[in-house]
Order: sequence, then structure tokens, then C-alpha cells
Amino acid sequence: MDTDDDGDGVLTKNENYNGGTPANDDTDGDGKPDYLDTDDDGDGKLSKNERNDPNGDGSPADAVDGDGDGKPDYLDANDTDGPRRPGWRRPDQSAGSHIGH
Ligand SMILES: [Ca+2]
Ligand SMILES: [Ca+2]
Ligand SMILES: [Ca+2]
Ligand SMILES: [Ca+2]
Repeated sequence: MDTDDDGDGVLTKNENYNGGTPANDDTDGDGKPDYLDTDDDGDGKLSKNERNDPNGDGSPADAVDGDGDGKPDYLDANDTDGPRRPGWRRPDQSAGSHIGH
């Protein structure tokens, strides 16, 4: 086992969230355990790009929870639905006139 098997910056020993072995932690349920998954929450953004370890110590203790829902962004498939909604953008609803008259 590598110290950081997926190279996302969080050490494998720290990608164990349920107290068991890292192999049975699969946040997004894609069949790839988090310690081998470069995109832990399956939102299409690499974990290392989701501020999973800002201070670079290999521990996600300082991972950023941008929307304030208690889940760090890199484990939060919907990281804009919390109370803080940092990057909240309303879906584009300006699709022109949808009601005829
Ligand atoms: Ca890792
Ligand atoms: Ca996974
Ligand atoms: Ca992700
Ligand atoms: Ca969050």
C-alpha cells in the first residue's frame, strides 16, 4: 500500500472514515474505495482540486467545507447546497419566452 495510493494529497490512512479499513469507504458508491478514487464524491472534480488538504499535511482535517453543510467539498457531491452556498449560481432560467401570448 502506498502512503497516498490515489495521489489526491490525502494519505491513505486518512481516507478511512468509518473506522474499518480504507477499502470499505466508498463515498460516491462507484465501487472504487476512496483511497483509490481520485474523485471521491463523483462530482467530476478531482479531490485534489476540491481543497481536500489546504495545508498539505496529508490529513483532511482542514478540508474546506465551502457550503457549510458539514461535508467537506471533496466528499460532497453537491457542494453548493449547504447554508453558505459559496459558488451558488441559479440555474439559467432565462431561456427566452416560455409562455406564449
Ligand atoms: Ca489519497
Ligand atoms: Ca468511490
Ligand atoms: Ca470530486
Ligand atoms: Ca459541504
